[in-house]
Amino acid sequence: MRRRGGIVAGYLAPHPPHLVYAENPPQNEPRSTGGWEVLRWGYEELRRRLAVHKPDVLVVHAPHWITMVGHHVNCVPNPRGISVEPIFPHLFRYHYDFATDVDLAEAIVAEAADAGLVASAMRDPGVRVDYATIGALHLANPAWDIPVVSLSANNNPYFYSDAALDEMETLGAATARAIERTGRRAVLLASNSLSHLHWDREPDLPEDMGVERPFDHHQYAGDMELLQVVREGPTERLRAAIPKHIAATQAETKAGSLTWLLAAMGWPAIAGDVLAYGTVIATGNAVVEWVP
Ligand code: 2X7
Ligand code: FE2
Repeated sequence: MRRRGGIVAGYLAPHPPHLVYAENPPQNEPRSTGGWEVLRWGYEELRRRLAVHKPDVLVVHAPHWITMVGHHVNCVPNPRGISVEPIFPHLFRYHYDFATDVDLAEAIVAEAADAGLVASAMRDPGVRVDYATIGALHLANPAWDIPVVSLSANNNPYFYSDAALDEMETLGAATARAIERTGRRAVLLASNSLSHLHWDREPDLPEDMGVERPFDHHQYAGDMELLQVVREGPTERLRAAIPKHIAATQAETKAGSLTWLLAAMGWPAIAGDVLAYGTVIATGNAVVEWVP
């Protein structure tokens, strides 16, 4: 029996390079002794659930593929190369080689353009895939056996304003229409951390968990306030809670990935399931599942 298409689940899937480093996958050059286990156990649970959802495609929106003009969609059939984290090249030099669902990628570009957004198909195989896209995809599916569609962030996550979130509603709806039109069974990944103040000094051992903790109580409390709304539902309440959380904690959701995900799912009247929360160099990170 053919399983139903559409968006079958959405995940908040943060990408700190430290989580990939801590896993020691063969694709990543640096070696670690572990660390950040609770977040990684959350990802292990995500993988078990993904295996049950059996999607045709993973669609990811990530804040470190920054495009200043328009929303870009990677339409390269087989991206291959090395993704390097510019601030932590000693932790993340990841050799990637994956398949793009080009039909769905092109359908998202077309739907976004029809909805009035500046949208572009990225077809240059020489463009390196950013670490936020690779990180979320690796942590969700280290086997890389599910085709991918990757979307850029048409803003700057470090500029203090949530003005761009309205456009993410439009992009989310366009993504959903493209998924319906192509009949795909899709899982969406929003590659965002939460609170975003972080240390400017690294311990001698990067995975020294003796120094890992929230930046301060205010940042931690801001994350807990957001996650309380996530856990209670319905997602509609997050329309107000996300901008409030960004203002309080400089949250990386400013880049719009979480708003895109919830808009694509039509802001369903459900609660999210928080699979894990933990800090990485003091930033807050949660792995969350929504099943519409
Ligand atoms: O991009 C990131 C992040 N979002 C959080 C923590 C550490 C590094 O990079
Ligand atoms: Fe980030």
